Parts: sequence; structure tokens; C-alpha cells
Amino acid sequence: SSLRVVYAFAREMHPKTTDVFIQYGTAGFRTKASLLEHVVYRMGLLAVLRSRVKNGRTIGIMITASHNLEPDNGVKLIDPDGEMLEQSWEEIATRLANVSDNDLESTTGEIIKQVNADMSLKASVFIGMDTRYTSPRLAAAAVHGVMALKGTAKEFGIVTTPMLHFCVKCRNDNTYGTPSEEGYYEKIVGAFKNICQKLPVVGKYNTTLYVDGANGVGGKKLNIIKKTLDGELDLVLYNLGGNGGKLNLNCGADFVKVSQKPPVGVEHVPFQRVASLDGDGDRLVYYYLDDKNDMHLLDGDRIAILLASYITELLKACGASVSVGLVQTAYANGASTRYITDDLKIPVTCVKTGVKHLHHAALSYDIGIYFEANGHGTVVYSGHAKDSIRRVADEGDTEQRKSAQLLLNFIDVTNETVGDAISDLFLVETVLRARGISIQDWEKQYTDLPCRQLKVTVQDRNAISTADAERQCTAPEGLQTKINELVSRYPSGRSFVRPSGTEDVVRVYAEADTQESADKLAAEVAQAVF
Ligand code: 16G
Ligand code: ZN
Repeated sequence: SSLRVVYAFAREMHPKTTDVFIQYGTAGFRTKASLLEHVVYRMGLLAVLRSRVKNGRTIGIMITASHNLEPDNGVKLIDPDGEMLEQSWEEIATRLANVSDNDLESTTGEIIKQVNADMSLKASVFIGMDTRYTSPRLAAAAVHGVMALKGTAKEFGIVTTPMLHFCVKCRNDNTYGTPSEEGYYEKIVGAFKNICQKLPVVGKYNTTLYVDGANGVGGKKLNIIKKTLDGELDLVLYNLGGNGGKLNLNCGADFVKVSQKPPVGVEHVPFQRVASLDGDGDRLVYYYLDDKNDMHLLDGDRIAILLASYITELLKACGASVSVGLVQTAYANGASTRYITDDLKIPVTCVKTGVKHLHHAALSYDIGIYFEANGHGTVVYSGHAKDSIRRVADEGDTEQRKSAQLLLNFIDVTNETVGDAISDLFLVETVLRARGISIQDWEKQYTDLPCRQLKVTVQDRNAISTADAERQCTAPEGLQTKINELVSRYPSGRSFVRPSGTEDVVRVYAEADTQESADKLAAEVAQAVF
């Protein structure tokens, strides 16, 4: 059959050259780029099957290893609504990635039967990649995989991960926007510019924003956007990949959050707010250095709260009855959870680490705001929420209409498909501008509890099981009792452990009333794990 030719071609062009087992994890497949070519080719095949199972709707393939260093790369699939690949397919992806070249044909055949893919249907796949030098070769392998099963591949070249999610969504739902990079700018940046027209600069808001681009794709795209902002926001961009700057090396959102240190490559000015993106542009944190050069970090928790409080304020002004809820993980600072619950009086759900879990939980609110502390997050709005706000925009009194129109622009700035550093940056800037506040004012909303993260290398990280959104440890026996005992010795103490989904380590998190206590508690819990 013609498929025979396809598999012979695969063996020639994208042979499996390693026996190392690889798993579709929280963020797709991720490892050394040199081990990925056959995996990406096979994801091209799988994307075609996925598209056919979804009646020919478009599927995305993104080549990126996000905040990892340059030698790594990765691949993940995007479902038709711009969301992460459905969980039940992760196992199928893992199976297909690991079979030998000899078994590739028969395994693909089995999968076609298992998922009931109608091979006579058309299939459409969008392919994007980050700035890694290994990405073009991998993207080509993906194209070959798509063509092999007679799907249509459309390449987007270098784009942020969230841009590709956006394009996939638009392709399958043209009410959401135009499926291109230009379409993304038009909708998201266009809506921000509309907001700027409505909201003059007031108070302590400073239109200058420094950006740490992590030497990745996000900074490059902001450099394009910058020229269209007509001075409404004056972006001063650093770490754009030139001058020998290395992707994610000592810079970017993950480095800033985990090390609690400012990135290299940024010229710091006291109290100047800086937005730090990760390598593929789906995470965002803010920070500033004070006059003693101490760093003040405003992470995903802070962003979530800023957005939630503003959305609530606008909804109130609209008089719309729409429920708002927030989704966090166990990594959310305890002070943030208390502030949301007690002061903002917004319900909070806590879920397991990993964007798909947060996204899913957020969909249960009319307006769901979800953020991981590491800066990955967005807002999702239900049809009911959008309709209610549109109705007020049409029928409300003058003040109500104004708030509703602002909220509609705010919705358009949002990339609802996935956390998006660029979209989130414009959302944050909107709120700071609307309120006429500085980054220090934003920080004053509440005080974070000091915290510490550690990683522990153990013989078998899977010996640790957790429950209750990873806040309780159910195995090995006795460990949770021990953690409880340690925690009880510290005022405002909290700690949990969980096996990492991306590295062969166990992660320990601790917070307490002082930094010394948080550090000590983390070390003691790490000792108990080990
Ligand atoms: C992945 C997840 C991220 C999560 C991180 C945890 C996605 C797209 N990314 O990067 O949300 O915070 O893993 O890593 O879901 P860990 O399991 O090693 O702590
Ligand atoms: Zn990322």
C-alpha cells in the first residue's frame, strides 16, 4: 500500500536512533533536541489522526522546550479549541513515540482502529516553533509526518506558543479571530489600543515598561508590537537574543521566579517595573529593584489577583450578574489565597500542578481566572458572561455601558486558549493604567509569606503519592505525619512535597512567617523525604 512507502520513508529520513523511553508529560515531550526527530515526525502522524477524529478540524504542533536551556527541545499537540491535547491521548502519543521503526506501521494501524479515525477525511495541522536552532529541522520532521498521512500542514515559522494556540482556535472558530500572527496582533494589541483611547494616563502610572525577553521569541514579537503602540506603552526591550545572549540562561520568567534574582542583560533602574517572559512566551512575572537593589517579585499569584479585582470592579459597575472564581495550585502563596478569600471574597479552587488542570477548573466559573505562581495563566469567559456583558454594553445606562465596553475590550486583549505572556502583559498594564498605580502600589495589596522551593533527588520519585491537589502526601506511609509535625513548629507554616512531572526529582515547598523559618522548614521537610 502507499502507507508502506510512508514508513520506509520514515525509517530513512527520521529514524529512531535511541532506546531511551520518552513520555508525553505535563508539557508534551521534552528532552535533548538530538533525541527528538523521530518523535516529532510521529507527532506529525498523530496530529493527522487527531484531526480526522475531530472531523477534520485543525490541530496544532508546537516545537518548543519553553524555559529549558538551548540544547533541549520539545513538542506538544494543541486540540481544536486551542487547548492542550486531551489527556486520554497522552498515552497514545507515548506509545507511538516509543515503538521501533519496524513496528511503526503496525502500531499506527492499531491506533487508527483504536481511535476510530476515518482515513478518508481531510486533516489539517498548524505547525509553529520557537527560536531554538534545532527547531527548523524538527518542524520539517513534523511536516513530513503530516504529509505522510496525507494531511495538510501549514507552517507558521517562529511564533510564541500562545500565538499558535490562538491560531488553531481561530481556524476552527472564526468568531474568535483571524488565524495568523497579524490576526493575533489585530485582536489582542488592537483591543489594548482601544482601551488606551478610553483611559487617559493618570496618577502614578508610568508608561515606560522594561521587558526581559529571555532571549526567546516573546521579546522578538514585542519588538514588532512596540512600533504600533503609538507611545501608549513605551516598551524598553532587553534580552532579545542578540549580543550573544543565550536563551533562558540566567534570564527569563522561570529564572527570576525560582532563583528570586534579577536576570542578567537588563539595565536596572530603581523602582522601574520590569516584565519578564519565558523562552516561548507563555509565562510572565513582574519585578522591580528598590533603591537598595533588593528585588521585589510580582508573580502569577499577584497577576491573578490584580486581574480578578479589576474584573470584579468592572462587573459591579456594569451591574451584570456573572460569577467570578480563581484557580490556583498548592504553590500559590498562602497570603494570596487569604487575600482573595477574605478581602476580595472571590471563591478559590486549588488543583494539581499543570496548566490543563487549572484551565479545566476555570471553565466551571462564568469568568475563571487561573494562574500558576510561576506566571502561567489566563482568564476564560463563558458564553453567558460574554452575552451578559454585551447586553449591558448595548442596553445599560451611560456609566454601565462605559464599563461594559471596557470589559469587552479587556476580554479581547485576553488569549483565552492558554497562558500568554504578551496578552497577560497588556492585561496587567490595562489595570495599572486604569487605576493610575505604580508597581509598588500593586505590591501593597497584600504581603507575601516568605517561601522556599527545594528539589530532592531520590531513588524513586514515584514512591511519593499525593492527594488533595498535591497538598497531602499519601505515600510513603508516615511522611505526611512527619510533615505536619514539622510544620506545626512554625507560625504560618505550610509545606508540601510532590514528584516533579518534568524532572527526575521530588519538589519541596515551604512557607512561614520569616525567610529563615521558610528556609529551615523546607530543609527539614527535604530531609524527611530523603
Ligand atoms: C510544566 C507545566 C507547568 C507546570 C510545570 C511543573 C504546562 C504547559 N506546563 O512546565 O504548568 O508548572 O510543568 O513542573 O502544563 P514540575 O512538575 O517539574 O514541577
Ligand atoms: Zn513556556
